[in-house]
Amino acid sequence: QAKITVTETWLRKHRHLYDGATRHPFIGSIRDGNIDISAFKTWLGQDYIFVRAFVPFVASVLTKAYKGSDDGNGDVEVILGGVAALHDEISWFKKEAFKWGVQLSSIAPQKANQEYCRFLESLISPEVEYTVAAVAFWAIETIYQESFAHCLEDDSKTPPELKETCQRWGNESFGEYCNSLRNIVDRQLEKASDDVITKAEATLLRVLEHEVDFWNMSHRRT
Ligand code: HMH
Repeated sequence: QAKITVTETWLRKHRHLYDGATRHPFIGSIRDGNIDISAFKTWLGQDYIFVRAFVPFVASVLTKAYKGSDDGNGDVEVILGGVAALHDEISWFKKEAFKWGVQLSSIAPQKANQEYCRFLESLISPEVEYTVAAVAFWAIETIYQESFAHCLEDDSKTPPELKETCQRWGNESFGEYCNSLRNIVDRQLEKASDDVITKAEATLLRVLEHEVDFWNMSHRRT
């Protein structure tokens, strides 16, 4: 029988906050078909700004994986796959924004988004350990995967025009990618010092809080 991993322990311990991030009312409103389209458009424009800031963060995780050097496990390739997917994602945001009549160039980041982007920037610092940054990366991707997969379940009433958005993060191969990230994180945590483990857990909590604030920002009409 498999031994309980660190991420498993954390997810059990912080279940309430984790569910708050993956089962947010904004996601619930997509899933039950009651989504206010203006809220969706707010999310779309703000998430485009977030993803642009996410790119240098992911690149910094890639650099840390490379410098961690004992990469016989292929961490660099998994993360490189993430970078490649972000390239496609940015094109998708532009196409989707055009479809909904959202003018990306005229959008300013809202406070919750600014704070989240600033948090990402703080994790780029070389002083932040690979393990800590990787935990943030895994959590950020997984929250979207779980949230949007929830909107694609058989009993969901997701409006057809939002299915493609949900597919982007809710699809199975994105799920497998998140599992690869989780394995990377658990392998790192297995050999990490108590100090790094403590910092990594605190970072996970910060990500969960930022994600909840991000959904709140979109959910409340602006
Ligand atoms: C706010 N969290 C937010 N935006 C995203 N696009 C993701 C996670 C997943 O990449």
